[in-house]
Amino acid sequence: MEILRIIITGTIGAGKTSLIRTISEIEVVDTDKRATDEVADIKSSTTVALDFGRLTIGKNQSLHLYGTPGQPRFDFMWDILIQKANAYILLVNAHRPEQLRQSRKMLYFLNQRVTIPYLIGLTHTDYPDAWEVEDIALGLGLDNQETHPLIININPTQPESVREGLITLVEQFTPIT
Ligand SMILES: Nc1nc2c(ncn2[C@@H]2O[C@H](COP(=O)(O)OP(=O)(O)O)[C@@H](O)[C@H]2O)c(=O)[nH]1
Ligand SMILES: [Mg+2]
Repeated sequence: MEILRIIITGTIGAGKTSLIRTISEIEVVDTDKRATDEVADIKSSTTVALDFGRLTIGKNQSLHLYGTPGQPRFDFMWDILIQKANAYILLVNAHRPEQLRQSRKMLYFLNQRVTIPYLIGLTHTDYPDAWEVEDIALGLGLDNQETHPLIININPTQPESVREGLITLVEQFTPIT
C-alpha cells in the first residue's frame, strides 16, 4: 500500500474539518476546542492542532489527510506537516472575500517552503452571492490564467465532490492503480 500524505489547508471556516470528516474511512481524529478568542466570532469551535483522516483509492493507495489549523499563531505546525507532504489542497471560501488576503498569504507561505503538486478548492460556492472563480484568482494574486494552478469547486460536505477533488489532485502526480 502506497501512502500519499495530503495537506488540507485554508482559512478558518473554509471547510477543512468537514472535508476530512466527510471522506475518512476511519473515525476522524480531531482536536476541535471551544474557541475563546477572536475566532469565537466566526465559529464556536476551531481546530487547534490538526485533523487526520484516511481514504483508500484504487487498490493500492492510501491517502492520509492532514487538516491544518487556520490560525497564524500555529505556523510552526505547518512546517512540520508540509515538509512530509506529497501534495496539498488550499481551500478558499468563495463566500468570504475578506479572507482572500489571508489565503493569498498562505499560498505564498506554502510555495516558499515546498514545490509539490497542489490545487485550489473553492468552497461555499453554493451560496448565491459567492464570488466567481476569476475574481478569486485575482484576489489570490493569480493573474496569469496559463500559469496559475488548477482551481476547482469542492463542497466539503459532499462525499462525491470531495472524492472527485482528491482524485483530481492525485492524478496530477501519480497514476491511480
Ligand atoms: N453551504 C456550505 N457549507 C459549507 C461548505 N464547506 C463547509 N461548509 C460549512 O462551513 C462550516 C465550517 O466548516 P469547517 O469544516 O469547520 O471549517 P474549517 O475551519 O476549515 O475546519 C461548517 O458548518 C461546514 O458544514 C460548502 O461548500 N457549502
Ligand atoms: Mg477545522
